[in-house]
Amino acid sequence: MYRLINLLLALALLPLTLQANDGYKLWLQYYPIENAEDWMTDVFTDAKVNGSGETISIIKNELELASEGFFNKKTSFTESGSKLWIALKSELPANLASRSTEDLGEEGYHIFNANGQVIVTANTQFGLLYGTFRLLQQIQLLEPISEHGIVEIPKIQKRVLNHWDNLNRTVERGYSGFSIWNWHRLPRHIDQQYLDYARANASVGINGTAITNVNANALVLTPYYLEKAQALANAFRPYGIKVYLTARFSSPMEIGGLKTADPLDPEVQQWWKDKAKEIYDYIPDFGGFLVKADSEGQPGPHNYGRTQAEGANVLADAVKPFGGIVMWRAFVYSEHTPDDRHKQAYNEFVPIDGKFRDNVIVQVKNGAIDFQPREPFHPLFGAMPETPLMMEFQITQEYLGHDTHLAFLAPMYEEVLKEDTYVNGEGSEVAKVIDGSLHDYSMTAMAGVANIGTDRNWTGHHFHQANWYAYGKLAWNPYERSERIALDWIKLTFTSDPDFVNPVKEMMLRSHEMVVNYMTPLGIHHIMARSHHYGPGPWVTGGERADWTSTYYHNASEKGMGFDRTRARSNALEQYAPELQEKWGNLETVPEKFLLWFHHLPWDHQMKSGNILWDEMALHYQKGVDEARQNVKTWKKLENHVDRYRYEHVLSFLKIQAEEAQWWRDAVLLYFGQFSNRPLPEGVESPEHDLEYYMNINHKFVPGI
Ligand code: GCV
Repeated sequence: MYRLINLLLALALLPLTLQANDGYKLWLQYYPIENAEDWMTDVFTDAKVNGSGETISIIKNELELASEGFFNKKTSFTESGSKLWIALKSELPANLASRSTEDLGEEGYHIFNANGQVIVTANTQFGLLYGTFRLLQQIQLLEPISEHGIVEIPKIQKRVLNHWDNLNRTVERGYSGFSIWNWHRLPRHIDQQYLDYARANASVGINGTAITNVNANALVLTPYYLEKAQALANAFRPYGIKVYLTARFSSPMEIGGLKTADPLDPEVQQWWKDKAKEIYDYIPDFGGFLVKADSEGQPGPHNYGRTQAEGANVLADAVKPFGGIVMWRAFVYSEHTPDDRHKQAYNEFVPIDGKFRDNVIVQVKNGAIDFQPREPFHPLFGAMPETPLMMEFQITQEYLGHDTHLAFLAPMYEEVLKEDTYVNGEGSEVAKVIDGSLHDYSMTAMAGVANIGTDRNWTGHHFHQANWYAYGKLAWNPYERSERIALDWIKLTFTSDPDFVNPVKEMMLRSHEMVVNYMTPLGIHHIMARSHHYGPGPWVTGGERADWTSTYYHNASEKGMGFDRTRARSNALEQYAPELQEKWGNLETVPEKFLLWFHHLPWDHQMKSGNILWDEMALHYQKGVDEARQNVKTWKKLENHVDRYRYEHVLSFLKIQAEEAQWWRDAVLLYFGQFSNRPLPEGVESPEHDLEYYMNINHKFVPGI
């Protein structure tokens, strides 16, 4: 009977849900559940949450939201909690506490079933919050809780979003509107969106946020802005989220009135100490500093002939008494260094391994160039056993078509995390560097450059919410599988109907490879348009920096194309373990996905398929276009499974993507065709226009610069 009522209810709500859903609720839709098992409804009928305070209120509120969404019923909080009991381990009676044998640490949780009573337990309220989100996810996914239950302990300590948000609310490489931080209205107005942001992060285990751009403005460290940052920190704290700020290295001069920012100058050291104390007076649990130094015009220790360690340590000493850390970026390279850009960070950081204070962690991008659609892992991973290294992934799609191109990034993240560095023999995967197990790091962290903005659905493309979600899941557990992440996200965000879930999952899982195919297959890289990186630009050459051009990377001529990183030229390969030098340096064994990353090859180079390089390349571009077109068709067939608003929005973006995939294919093949001097192989469509046409496309005011 109960089920029947639910079914009728769900049917009654159906037209409503199919009509308007702007996506604001992300993966926390809590849509009506049919076919719920009894325990799933029961937990809301007799629930008890121990304790008090803001985090506990958030937990209770979440239960209420879910109960109303799933079953259109209020949650009954009772004294007994005979169906659901959420309590710290220390509050449970011995017979229940003893069921939870693992050390859950500060953030882990255990959910189990004790004779019909669901228990969510943890050592802290934040653990309880994570456990509650998981319980609700389990219910929406219609998945059981076994007797032993679910034990989850994060494998990475600091799981941080990096916002490249400027104080004027523009977002560098942001494609989803403006910054959600309304600095002008802060600190007096706390927008509901800040709380919704914190809630969404907590629901996937993100516990830190660096709220300002790494291309930093020193003003954020002045009282005027610290008061505003404090207001955000206060809003985020109950959700277990710490605030970090980006520190401009020249701040002692710009806002402190000193004549130098030399890290070895005692006055500079004192300035940072005083500044740290001031920040902690505003934000007692301030996470620490994130720093981009000596890169792309940012000031840094190089200005004073100092090392990156000397630079990082002055900030580290300042925050150390308060428990703060410094995330010091390894994205250091210079147009004045006459070496392959690929090699520069490694050359700079490996000699100073072990020279950093113990509260510094070096933040390394997944690859050595710059968030390309595909890169081999950064050679620093595995090369600094004495210095904790953290991963920096880019969630926003600077080089992946911006917000209109569907690219589910979990497979890309997973690919990098699974790569074997071989530094301690076979099985030394990047994930083991990041989770600290390979080198016994004392601190572990992961950063994701956020794709969030003021767009109503947060991320521009509805499907790019999945990248925020996936980042959180992989930061919690870098061994999580993309397929699992995709499945859960689709079901939480849309529906569990297999007729929708299966084709969408396939579409998502193939999407990154599809984008690689129509943008940069076979190891081609950095051939996007100049500066804004929107659309193809293989012809980009000249200008202020060679390492910001395309020709620097593809080296195309009548003889062939590719970047020779073998011993014959830059020898970047030497920075990897001997096993990889051997494998990637050898044309027989290098994976073709990295071919032109490491080798310069003639157009008639024989590929494994039997095709010559030129033909193979052209076929990859065509494949990408075909898939992008197919996605439009696939989505159209799903019209009846998704609400009108999201259906139309996604459809429109998929159409743009299909058109732009073609733009990429035509422009790139026409450009390289000048050198290959060969016809397009059978199966590859002829370009619509000539090369000049594509070279003259000039998009104005592309967002994100
Ligand atoms: C924040 C790339 C981007 C820059 C970005 C930089 C970085 O070069 O194009 O916008 O600056 O990476 O990661 O610091």
